[in-house]
Amino acid sequence: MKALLLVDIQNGFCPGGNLPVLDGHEVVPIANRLIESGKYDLIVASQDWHPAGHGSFASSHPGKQPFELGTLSGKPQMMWPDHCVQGTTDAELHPDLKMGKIDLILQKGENHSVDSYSAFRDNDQDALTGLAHFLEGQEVTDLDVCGLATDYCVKFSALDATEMMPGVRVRFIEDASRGISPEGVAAAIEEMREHGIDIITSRQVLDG
Ligand code: VGL
Ligand code: ZN
Repeated sequence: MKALLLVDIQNGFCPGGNLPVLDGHEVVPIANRLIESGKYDLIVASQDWHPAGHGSFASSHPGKQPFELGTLSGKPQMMWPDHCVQGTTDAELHPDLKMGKIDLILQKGENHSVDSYSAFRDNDQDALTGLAHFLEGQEVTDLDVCGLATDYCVKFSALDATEMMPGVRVRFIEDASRGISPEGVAAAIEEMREHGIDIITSRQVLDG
């Protein structure tokens, strides 16, 4: 079984959102081509889904500004602008994303006191979302990962996929992803490559 994981393609990470990724919306038509390609047996979308006042928000920490390093539950934590608050437009998947063929929408980041970049488990590597068991239950052999943001949720999801589902071939679709910082994206791609993740383009999927 071949699966596609679309990470956090939400209003909040697109221009006009609360934590916009440069040109984040450009992944939407590419994701749609992948969704409609017929190349995948299973398509999962993750959704960053924070309660108001989440501990990753700078606004929850007096004196902290967004994009400063702070702490959360005693561990280093990037302070983010308030984003993807449950039930708000910011948290909705991008309205142009073709939802009809998405088999599962998986929400994450609901625990106030720990962030969850990965779609598989929280940043403490403690609470599981159930995605690994779900994919294993579906006998997934190949997982392609893309979306927003390359240097955070996409990278952590792809790395967890290799660690938690040994034997599954994991690929990162570069042109179907955008990141928060150029240096972060370069480092993330290198790290994924070092962990055996193939870096591919959507063209390779569509022509494959
Ligand atoms: C993300 C920062 C905070 C992401 C989510 O989806 O990459 N980044 N929350
Ligand atoms: Zn978040």
